[in-house]
Amino acid sequence: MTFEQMWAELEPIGRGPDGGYRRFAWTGPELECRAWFLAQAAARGLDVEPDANGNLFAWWGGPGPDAVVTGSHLDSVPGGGAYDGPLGVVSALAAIDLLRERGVRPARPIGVAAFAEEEGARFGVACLGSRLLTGAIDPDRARGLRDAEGRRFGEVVAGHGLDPLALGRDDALLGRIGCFVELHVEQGRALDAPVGVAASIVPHGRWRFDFTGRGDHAGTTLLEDRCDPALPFAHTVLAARAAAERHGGVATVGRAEIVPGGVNAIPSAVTAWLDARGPAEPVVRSIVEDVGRAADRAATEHGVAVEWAEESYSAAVEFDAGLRDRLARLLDAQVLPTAAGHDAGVLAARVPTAMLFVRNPTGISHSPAEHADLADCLAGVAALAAVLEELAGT
Ligand code: HGY
Ligand code: MN
Ligand code: MN
Ligand code: MN
Repeated sequence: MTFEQMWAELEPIGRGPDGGYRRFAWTGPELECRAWFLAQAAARGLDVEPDANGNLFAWWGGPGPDAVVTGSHLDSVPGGGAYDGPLGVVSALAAIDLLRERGVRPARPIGVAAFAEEEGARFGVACLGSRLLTGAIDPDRARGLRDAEGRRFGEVVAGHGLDPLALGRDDALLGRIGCFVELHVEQGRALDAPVGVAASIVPHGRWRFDFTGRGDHAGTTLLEDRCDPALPFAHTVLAARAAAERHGGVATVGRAEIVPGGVNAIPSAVTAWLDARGPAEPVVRSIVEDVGRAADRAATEHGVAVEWAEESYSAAVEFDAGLRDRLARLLDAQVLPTAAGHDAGVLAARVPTAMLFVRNPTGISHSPAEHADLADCLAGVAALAAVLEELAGT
């Protein structure tokens, strides 16, 4: 099956009427994508190995040791694009097909991975599958993470055949991975060629703000009698923008829940999530401190209680310099940093890791408008095949 045929099969899964995807981990569309991946692996005679953390691995040449692993994720943000994640998985399968067509017999095993809950769109922590695999999150904490319906991660994965007590760092599996290369659509406006090589990922994280006020009637409650949590929430959103400008980073409040959500009801509570990133950790920390102070001040001013805390933090990642330079030379490719997080950034703490980026002509991502031209996707497949051949040896 060609890249185009695989893409055509995967593309409709979880796509909404506006073209945006909703493939949350362990929900119908994402499970359908997983089933699709397993069927593709089986059709190629790859050895499928689901790990204990919900990540899927498919092996060409048996599962290790010293394997070259590639892949990405199949879940999406709410209203996401088609390419963020699936491009890396489909390209991995297509690259294996290309190598086989050319009669390449790799000396080292090649693995294709599909990591679970990369976006953290359901349980809040990004790269949850790869964090569990590498030990970057305490399994106890992961088990207790709740989705928007209040269901715990541990219970949800138990319903899909995983043992919640077996979640966590898997040194045996990691020990079989010699290196990891993730192909991903570029998510900014920095790549001016079909394919590039990643240099680094900026530090970034997520913080949760809980404002608690007093619900009341929107008509009969005088302004001076209100404890309206939407007011400090609004201050906090504006403070995030101002702090990002002041410190030279970026900050976003992309998700908020206003409770109970009645037009004619003063809210009783607001929960909001801040995403902050910057070129260096002090920038990110300064942004968050300023936003936290602004939230505290505005809450006091409006008679509202506020609690805020870090949900997850990813330190700056420099990809393996030897691997990065080798790939850039092999592909004669531009080397560029990114402000987007990836499973590769998590894996980098444990195994030599690199990333390939495929050009994004508009730079738009986490949106239905995210796009990559077919010619660039095919160039990505060819580049990945060349990289796998080079790294796996023949
Ligand atoms: O949020 C991010 O940076 C991502 O694309 N996972
Ligand atoms: Mn993403
Ligand atoms: Mn991604
Ligand atoms: Mn009434």
